[in-house]
Amino acid sequence: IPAVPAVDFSQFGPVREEALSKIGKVTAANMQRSWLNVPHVTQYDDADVTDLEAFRASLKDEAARKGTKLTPLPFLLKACAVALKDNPKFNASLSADGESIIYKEYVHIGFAVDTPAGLLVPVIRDVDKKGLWELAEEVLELAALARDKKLKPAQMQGACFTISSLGALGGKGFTPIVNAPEVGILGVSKSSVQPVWDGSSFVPRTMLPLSVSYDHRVINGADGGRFMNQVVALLSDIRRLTL
Ligand code: CAO
Repeated sequence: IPAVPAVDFSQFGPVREEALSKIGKVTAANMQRSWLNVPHVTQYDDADVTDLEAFRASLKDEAARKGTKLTPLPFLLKACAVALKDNPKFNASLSADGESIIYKEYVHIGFAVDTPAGLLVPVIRDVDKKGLWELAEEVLELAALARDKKLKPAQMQGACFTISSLGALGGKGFTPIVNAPEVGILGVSKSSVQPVWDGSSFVPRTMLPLSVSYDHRVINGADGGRFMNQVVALLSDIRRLTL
């Protein structure tokens, strides 16, 4: 690809140069590799998380007693695990020679953690087999290890899919970059109360903006639509997570 020309910025004003961290360099290489290899498509939707948020609020004291914290992330992990099992093309990778699709019969999900040293993606194994409390604890534990730079390589390997949650920071939507050789990634933005038409009037509902990016070599738009519809349905009625 054509190189971006080198520019001496100091000719325009004072500058400060800082070397990229090791994590920063690895992330930059991974991002460019994914961006250049994967034909990305991103689909957007909002999930009505009014009931999920009420349920989460009702568990706040219990979570504190257990010494944990139940954010929306464990629910998102659980919803993605169900959708990955029901939409196997999302739980797959293209073989290195591009000749076949490798379907995975395990459901390991990575989640992006913003650390002072850069972006790290610890992996929770067998998300489909774990409950919300267990997932909440693992998220806290792995995020703390990531921030303390204590994650072992094995704790960052083997993901089938990634969740990138910027919900605590805000924003209405973004285009996450697939973490190849995975073929899908869910971006999560900040939930907010919106007026939603219920057929006769506008009612206040808490809506969570979601974006799913996928590798169009493996996943078609209709597959993407089905995956997103299911994630939205599961988050909008969390009783479905138990089915
Ligand atoms: N909408 C509204 N509020 C949200 C939310 C959402 N989608 N997601 C989380 N929140 C709230 C939480 O409930 C929590 O609120 P309380 O403190 O009142 O309970 C608050 O935001 C902070 O949450 P958190 O960040 O501590 O926990 P989390 O489970 O949501 O996220 C982690 C954990 C590790 C994913 C997060 O800390 C993080 O690092 N996110 C950044 C990921 C990132 O950098 N992605 C980009 C990658 S590509 O460059």
